[in-house]
Amino acid sequence: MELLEKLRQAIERGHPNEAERLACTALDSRIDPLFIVDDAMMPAMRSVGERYKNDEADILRILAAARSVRICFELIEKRRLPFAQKHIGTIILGTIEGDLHDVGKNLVAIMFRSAGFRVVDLGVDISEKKFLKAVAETPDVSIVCISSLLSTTLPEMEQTVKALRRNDPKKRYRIMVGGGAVTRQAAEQMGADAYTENCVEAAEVAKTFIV
Ligand code: B12
Repeated sequence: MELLEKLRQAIERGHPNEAERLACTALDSRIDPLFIVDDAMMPAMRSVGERYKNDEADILRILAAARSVRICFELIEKRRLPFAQKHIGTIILGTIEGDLHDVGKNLVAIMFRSAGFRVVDLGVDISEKKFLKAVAETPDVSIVCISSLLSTTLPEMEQTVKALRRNDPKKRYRIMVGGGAVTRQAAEQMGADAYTENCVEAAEVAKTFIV
């Protein structure tokens, strides 16, 4: 679809105003927000990520692309709000301590909300203590989700998963992990209940945890 291709390019080039305008037009044309995420926002960030890896994009360009994605999903969330129905479960979500990456986490949040969950988004750089405080303050929590893009933060993630486990002998909530630094094997070693490679699968797996 030409509109989504234009949106993908606007994000990739780091033009937030243009991205916002195109995302607005897409929503006005009643394009499913899931397509907007899947066919424009995610491919754009993947491509920016590749260029960054190959030293073909500078930090300012990456930040502008990340900002463009953020504006788009804020718009999607705002527009979907009036349609929100009774939620099917509550998810606590955050990026692990030491890590400031939030684009993937925010996409995961959109997918969860689209699937009917209430999401308590703690933000980035979230310590074990903050996760524990959040579960204590959220009696109806069904799933705790932790994101990590930096391999250096995997020890903190593991420690947090273990602390959350110890804190929950009656299995009130499940624990899911993800993000570029995490592998299925690492997730299993930590003792997480689930790992998924992308946000679409994350929402599908989360639904299976709700009885
Ligand atoms: C954008 C970006 C930044 C931006 C972040 C902006 C922001 N607000 O997020 C900025 C410029 C700030 C940045 C900084 C740094 N970055 Co950076 N960054 C990236 C980049 C290019 C893209 C990340 C991204 O947004 N991807 C797109 C999203 C959609 O993908 P995603 O996050 O993986 O999420 C998907 C899935 O993983 C999954 N998912 C995500 N979270 C979760 C959670 C759960 C529970 C589940 C189930 C699923 C799930 O769903 C998402 C959608 O499908 C990557 C390169 C790359 N190829 O990933 C490097 C990268 C992550 N960064 C890297 C590094 C090293 C850094 C810095 C240390 C650089 C530096 N020397 O300063 C700093 C760290 C700052 C900090 N303390 O966090 C490395 C990490 C290497 C590693 N394995 O440890 C990468 C891989 C680049 C590289 N190849 O070297 N970065």
